[in-house]
Amino acid sequence: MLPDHRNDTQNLGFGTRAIHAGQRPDPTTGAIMTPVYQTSTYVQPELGRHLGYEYARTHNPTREALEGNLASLEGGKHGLSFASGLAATDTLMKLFSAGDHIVCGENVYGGTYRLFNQVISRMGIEFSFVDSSSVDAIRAALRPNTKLVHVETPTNPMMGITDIPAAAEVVHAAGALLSVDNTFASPYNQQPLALGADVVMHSVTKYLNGHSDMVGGVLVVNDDEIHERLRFLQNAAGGVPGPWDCWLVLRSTKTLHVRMAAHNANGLRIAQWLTEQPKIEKVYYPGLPSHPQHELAARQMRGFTGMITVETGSLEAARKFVNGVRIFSLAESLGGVESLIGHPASQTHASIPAERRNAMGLTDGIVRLSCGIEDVDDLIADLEQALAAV
Ligand code: P1T
Repeated sequence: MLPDHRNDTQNLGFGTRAIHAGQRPDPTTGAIMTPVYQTSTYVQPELGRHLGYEYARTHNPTREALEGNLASLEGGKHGLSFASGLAATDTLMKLFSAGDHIVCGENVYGGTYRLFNQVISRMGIEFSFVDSSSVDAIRAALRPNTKLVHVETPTNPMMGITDIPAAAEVVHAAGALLSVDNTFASPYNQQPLALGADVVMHSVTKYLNGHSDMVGGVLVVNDDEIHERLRFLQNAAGGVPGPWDCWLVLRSTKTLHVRMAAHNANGLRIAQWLTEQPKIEKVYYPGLPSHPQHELAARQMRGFTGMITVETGSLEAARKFVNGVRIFSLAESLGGVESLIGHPASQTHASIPAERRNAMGLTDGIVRLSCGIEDVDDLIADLEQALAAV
């Protein structure tokens, strides 16, 4: 096994850890970059003896470097990487058994809702969906058999904020675990473990990779026992990423701090500009003082990312807006260096029933922006010309 470099780096700054954590020069050649160990198996010198690696579903040095890197960025002890964000969440679910109850924020990525509501619930695990921006609503949903509370903060796409320390207190008092999907914030802006969460989950596909060229997921935990159970499940269920994808993310996280500072700056500037546009009825962005939870967001986040959601008033207005962009691209996903625009009701959140969507404000007029790190004046000019057609 490679020596564990994670703990050596925990007192270094975020940018230094982004570049170095989990990695060391290749022991055989000195190559400064972690090699892509593109292999399915490892030769054993004799029966009963191996070099720490037997089979690549279980261990891969490129993957281990990535897991050390991502754990360090979240300020956590253990990282486990997966083939997608949903594979990470699916493996987290396998900690639980028939008869257990899970509380989930009502506004989560549509695929997460679909996994819970159409797949995991068939296995005898019961779900309650609540507005997790209210800690009282979380408390009221807890039952004696509640084992996990799972929230996104900020939520996709309505930008609701969960008070992580307050939620952790009520969840722990009930003997349950708190998991936070930190995909929208990124570890640069928010570190849920330090705020009291037990598990952090990411769609690595988004800000962590940041270049829209792979799909991946990660879980980060501090607790050794939870880590051991998840490590067993990672191997037993097998939803692991390939080494090439791990290498792409290792390359990407080296610039996470630089990219996120740029996303934060562009996001704030564009959100402010959008509030002045008469064709935009409402702007959902936690960095604006008009966001109902702005103070809470400012307390637990250091920046507010490039994700902005707006209400255009109707499906027709939303259609004209997303069809009219030239630098932004109409696509699902988020968090890349290039700007994307999307229509959650028909794309990312189509698997949520319309009634449930409308109840949380996710109407057909909602448009979601993932502001990239292009020149912000070009992005604003693009949105301006697209809005002119609305
Ligand atoms: O797509 P995948 O890597 O499996 O991750 C799922 C996922 C989990 N959590 C959040 C908050 C997400 O946003 C996602 C994926 N979201 C999109 C594809 C999207 O466009 O919103």
